Amino acid sequence: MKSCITISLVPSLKGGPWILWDNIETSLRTAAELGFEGVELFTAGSTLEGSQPLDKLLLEYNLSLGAVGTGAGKVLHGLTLTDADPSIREKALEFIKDIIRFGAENKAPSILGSMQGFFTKDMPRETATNFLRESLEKLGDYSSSMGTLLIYEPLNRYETNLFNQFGEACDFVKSLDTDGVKVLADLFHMNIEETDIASTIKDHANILGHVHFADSNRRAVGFGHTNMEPISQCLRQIKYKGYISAEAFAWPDPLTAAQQTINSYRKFFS
Ligand code: LER
Ligand code: MN
Repeated sequence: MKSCITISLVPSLKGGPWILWDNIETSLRTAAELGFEGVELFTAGSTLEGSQPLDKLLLEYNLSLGAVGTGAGKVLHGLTLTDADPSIREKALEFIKDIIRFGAENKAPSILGSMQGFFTKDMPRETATNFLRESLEKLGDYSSSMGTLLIYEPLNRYETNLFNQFGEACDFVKSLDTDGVKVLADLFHMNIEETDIASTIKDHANILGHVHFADSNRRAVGFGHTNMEPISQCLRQIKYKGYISAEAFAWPDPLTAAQQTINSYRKFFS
């Protein structure tokens, strides 16, 4: 397993569940100094303006890119893969492809979370799910062609109504033809939706692609009441080799949350 911390490069979303908020270079330096192995980026799009090339920076700080998020497509541009308007669905697909390309240049998968959207009265569940299926097939194959993966993320009931439970999302992804998609276990969403986080992860171990590491209240692990011991035992048992990536609030401040995260990572995973 590899320790990882989120960096948001979108200052207008301050208050969202990302730990480091400085510019890319300062955030990478902080991550490296604290001993993280990787970083997960939340960006406005597929370019990092005004910075040195990302590959150079990662090399300089001896960090890998754990994943890139696509959520800005929804929160900044209102794009989802299940919108009733076909031109919005198409734009959503292109936005995600750009991020997949950007991630692949640095050997990282991309995450599809909030851009999956919602079903509604005018967009019945079956239609929305079919749109999601078609998009995942395309984006999974596209990711494979770039030598990377797409990570599909089930979210809690307040953020989507498509797939809230990890097991349902895994069954859906296993039913796809593409083998370019894996599933993300976000411990905050799972704390809301699951009966037993560890056993559901264990049941679907072969399709687990990424972990978002947060406590019950979405603060850094140790600042809430999730029982992390069985989860860490399960991840060790299934020999999970991916990132344990802290996607949590910068509470009480980014540095304290980052330090708490690496302490918890060391306590539970090394
Ligand atoms: C949103 O709550 C979330 O967990 C993100 O990882 C999805 O984009
Ligand atoms: Mn997440």
